[in-house]
Amino acid sequence: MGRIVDQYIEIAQRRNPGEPEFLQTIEEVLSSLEPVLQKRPDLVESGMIERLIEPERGISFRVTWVDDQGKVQVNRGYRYQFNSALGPYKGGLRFAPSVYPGIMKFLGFEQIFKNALTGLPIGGAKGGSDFDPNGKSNGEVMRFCQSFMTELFRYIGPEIDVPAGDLGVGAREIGYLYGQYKRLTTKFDGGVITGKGIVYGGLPGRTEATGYGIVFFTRNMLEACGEKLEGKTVVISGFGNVAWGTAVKLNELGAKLLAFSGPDGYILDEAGISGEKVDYMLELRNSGKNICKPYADKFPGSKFFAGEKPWGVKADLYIPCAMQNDVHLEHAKQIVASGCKFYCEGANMPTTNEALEYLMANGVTCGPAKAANAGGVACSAIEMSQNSRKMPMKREEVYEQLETIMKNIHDSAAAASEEYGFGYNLVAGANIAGFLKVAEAMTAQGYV
Ligand code: 2IT
Repeated sequence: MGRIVDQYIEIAQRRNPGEPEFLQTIEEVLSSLEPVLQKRPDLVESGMIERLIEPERGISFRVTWVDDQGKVQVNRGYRYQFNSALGPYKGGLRFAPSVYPGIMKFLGFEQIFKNALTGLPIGGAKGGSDFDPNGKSNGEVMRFCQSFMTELFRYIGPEIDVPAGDLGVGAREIGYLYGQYKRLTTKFDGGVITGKGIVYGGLPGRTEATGYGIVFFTRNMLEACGEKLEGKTVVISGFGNVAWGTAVKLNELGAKLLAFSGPDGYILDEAGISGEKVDYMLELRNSGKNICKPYADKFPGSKFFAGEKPWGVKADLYIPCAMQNDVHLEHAKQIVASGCKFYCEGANMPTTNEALEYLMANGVTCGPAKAANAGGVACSAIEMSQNSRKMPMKREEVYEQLETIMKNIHDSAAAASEEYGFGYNLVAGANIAGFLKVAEAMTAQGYV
């Protein structure tokens, strides 16, 4: 007998041709929901899944700007407002050449469940552009952001849709986007975008929140398995904001970071990547070159492996923090062969479905991104509340809330997994716990 969810996977395939990343996340999420639908015929009758996999709204627009040579440049901008059952749409903006509707929809769909897991009142969305900020001057980035916001501002607002950063969109871009929003609306509506600088309404702790949250979540996962984070050797990928925050917190909690990577290859530093070496990750990111090789020239004793991924390095714990589909089946085989027992996703969907299945089938405990990296968006929701109260929060308060939120996310994913017969499977549990919350709100709000 076929599964109930297969009909929805077929609908998704028919409606989203040429968008493999979106179909990948749909298949991953729906596989976890089969036992839920078997117990809940009401959710089948109300077309819950078919409604959920269709974005409420998606816009695409032209972004025209002039480069430093005076040449006219055209990019494409997007915002997919996926689901508003729990609150205003919320989710980041990604600026990267690989951005197209399939990437926007996969990220927007993941965001619905992630945001639900935080327990905070935020719906799911994602946006961005195929603009590549690497190698662009400040002036070019500013002109691009201003042009992007000149269209986007019509569709967002503190009670409507609240963007934030993602790959290629950091504090600098958020500042330029916010400045243009303010100019167009004549309003200081800080709550329209999160990840702002602290002097103009940003939340202390937001920058490091995603990485810190990933490490808190990982620690919860290890403890649930009777292990400690302290003393563990770790390999991560990436060297952006998420990788940096993860590296800082790993060191603080007594783990030893051995390797990180960039698109050009990976760095192995057996002495441990801590202190100024972690700070140097930010310098690499800010260089605008998107390469990690200079680390090996700066810190003797470390090694650079050109064109390779770090998944062959022996470690107790792996945390991919770069981007989607970073870990394929052949890497999962390397990870299992090295004897590693713990794997926690930092980036969004860094693992192909077959690689994730292989890891779990071979005794590796896995933390899913939509739970593990939810600390970033959770702190964004705290930033929204700070902005509406017009009362700045203290960093320590934010850290405390973040730690509690990550523990709650872990525990609710673990409980949902147990309840629906998956044992201790955080991947299935996160999908189920997030889904049930959204489904309850959508049911209450009728067929919309
Ligand atoms: O993937 C993510 O959760 C983000 N890029 C952050 C979203 C947000 O609204 O803070």
